[in-house]
Amino acid sequence: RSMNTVHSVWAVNPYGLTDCVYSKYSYSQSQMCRFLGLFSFPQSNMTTPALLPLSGRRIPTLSPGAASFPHHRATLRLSEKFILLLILSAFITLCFGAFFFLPDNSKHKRFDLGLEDVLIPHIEAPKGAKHPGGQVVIHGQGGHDEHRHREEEESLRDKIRVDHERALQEAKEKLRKSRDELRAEIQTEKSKVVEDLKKKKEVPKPLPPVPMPKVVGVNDGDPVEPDVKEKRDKIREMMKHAWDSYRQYGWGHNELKPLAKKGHSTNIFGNSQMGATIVDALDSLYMMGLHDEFKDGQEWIEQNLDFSVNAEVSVFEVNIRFTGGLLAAYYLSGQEVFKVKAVQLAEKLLPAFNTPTGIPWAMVNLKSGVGRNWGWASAGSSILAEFGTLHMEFVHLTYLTGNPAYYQKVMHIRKLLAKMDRPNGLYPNYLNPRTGRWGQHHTSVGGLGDSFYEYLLKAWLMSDKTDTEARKTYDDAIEAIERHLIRKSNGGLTFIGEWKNGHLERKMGHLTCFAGGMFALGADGSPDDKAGHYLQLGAEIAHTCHESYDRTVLKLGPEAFKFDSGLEAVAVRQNEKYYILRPEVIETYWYMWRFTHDPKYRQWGWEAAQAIDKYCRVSGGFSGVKDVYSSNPTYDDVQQSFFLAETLKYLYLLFSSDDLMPLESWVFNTEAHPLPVLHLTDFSEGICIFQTESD
Ligand code: DMJ
Repeated sequence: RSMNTVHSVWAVNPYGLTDCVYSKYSYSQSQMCRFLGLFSFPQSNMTTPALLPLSGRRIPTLSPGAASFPHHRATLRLSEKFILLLILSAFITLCFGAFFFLPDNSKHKRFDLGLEDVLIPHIEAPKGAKHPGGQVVIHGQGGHDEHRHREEEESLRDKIRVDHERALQEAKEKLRKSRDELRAEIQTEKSKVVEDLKKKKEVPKPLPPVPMPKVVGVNDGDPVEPDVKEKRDKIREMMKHAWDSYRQYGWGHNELKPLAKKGHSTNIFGNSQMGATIVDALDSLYMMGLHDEFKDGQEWIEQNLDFSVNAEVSVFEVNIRFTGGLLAAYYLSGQEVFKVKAVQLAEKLLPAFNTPTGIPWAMVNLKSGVGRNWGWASAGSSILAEFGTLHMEFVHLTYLTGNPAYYQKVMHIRKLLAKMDRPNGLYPNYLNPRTGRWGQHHTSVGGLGDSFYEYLLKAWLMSDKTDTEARKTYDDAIEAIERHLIRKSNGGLTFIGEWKNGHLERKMGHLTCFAGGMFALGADGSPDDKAGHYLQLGAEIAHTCHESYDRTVLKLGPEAFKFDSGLEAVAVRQNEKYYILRPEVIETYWYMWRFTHDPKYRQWGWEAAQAIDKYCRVSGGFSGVKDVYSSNPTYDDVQQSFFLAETLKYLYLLFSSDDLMPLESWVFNTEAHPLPVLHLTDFSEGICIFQTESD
């Protein structure tokens, strides 16, 4: 210390106590130390070298007190006493202050070294003595101290020796092990750490309370007309047959093989057994008033649905079926479990967005979070209809969790697409998530493209028409589609073809038939007063798709049909003649019915329902058929989960009155799972503000 008055050298004794060993001040060091009154060492000790315990460094011998007194005075002046008193009190304050401001653990460490014995009285019950009532004996003063310190020093050394020996022993054992054993050991430790980390991460975060949007018309819809009611009851009975069969033969599996009467799954769900049919069917069961079945499904979900499985699933399929299904079940029933599961799943899907561009991979492993794309998709591209069909569910996830990440991910996709050049104003089906460039220039309103357009329109509707950016993007896209892809056949049928590198293929898929409903749904709000035009376009597509059903033997539509060389609305290739219980045509009938109330849509829907019941029904459920042009069809032996989620739901809605799921309050996702309208404002990057009309 370079204070004007005191220049001293202090060393640390074995107990961490500061020894006064030298002072340039005019008093003798020993006198000074005595004066400070801190130490229990006899005065004679102060002249012996102080031993630093660790380094063993010697401190120079001190000169005797008298020799260092320049004036040989025996007493101190009052002012000197006063200064000394001041120094003393400052020193004591410093010592105590330092001690009390030390963090707790550092205090404890010091105590472990034995410092507590010196600085504060040691409290210890004497061996063998009992002190009832928590009575304690205080010691630390008197002549036993020195002896005890020595003992403690020795025991400390012993402890250090034992520790060293143990460490040495462990090191020797490690060296004796083979490389493989060591590697295995390291691996086990690593996995343990990873597991522990995961467990920590998996502690479910409580979800913030958010108002339940107003849910209307979830179980009304009884039609007045008895014949319509009869048809509706028939659809309900078909639903029960599909569900009961799955319940009996495929319970817990993703889908059902209705002929083999066992569980079934496809690669979109990886090797998981996540009860896709249960989740997909829940809201249909609820709307149809099949409450026991709904409860049964809920119980299975509560007890079995686990998304931490080592399965590589399709992000799109799992999102529309599981996230959408769970969210809809939550909004309809108010049961928290569905919300919790939807959020658990969403967290598992987020790693799919870890690509250089933020365009998600098509597939993600739910356990590892590793993503990749389908091998067949244009040089490792992601698919428009897949990464473009996440918006509705992800907006709801942000609403329910308060986590903006979901919203930001889908808005990022939208922004990225908005910046890209579009050949002829069209969106190609393929986009490379690494380079951010389009793959092959193929455009479709059917498979690979379809629900991208659907979700632009529905983003606008679901935001209570505040997301005008989505509406504008939809309008521009549809305008280009109309210009390049929609044509009238020689026989007067309007169809939507496929655009392949500047060439129009005059082929329409069953999947494309959903577009009739989309055009009708988007008619209101379309630019330049084209509402009538789009409703008309919807009607024309509905008509064409009905023709594709009507021109078959089974009265069920083929997977794809042509408008070429005199053939219209019929499949040509054998591998396009199948019907796999798809919903798109019936979906369009329902939207057209809601907007026009033209009875032909109910009539067409009934024709399809009867054909399904006649040709697809088997004792173990419903199956797809391989050839709709054959009077003796063979089955594909799959009861698709979307048959319960969509086909039967749209049929049921078609024969219900409009107060069941009114379209002003609900928007159906692409798997027919209804989500309530959320009034959304402020679309700045990463922000969305919800204003809901809650119950
Ligand atoms: C459903 O899973 C969805 O409708 C999806 O958008 C496309 N295809 C199937 C049903 O055909």
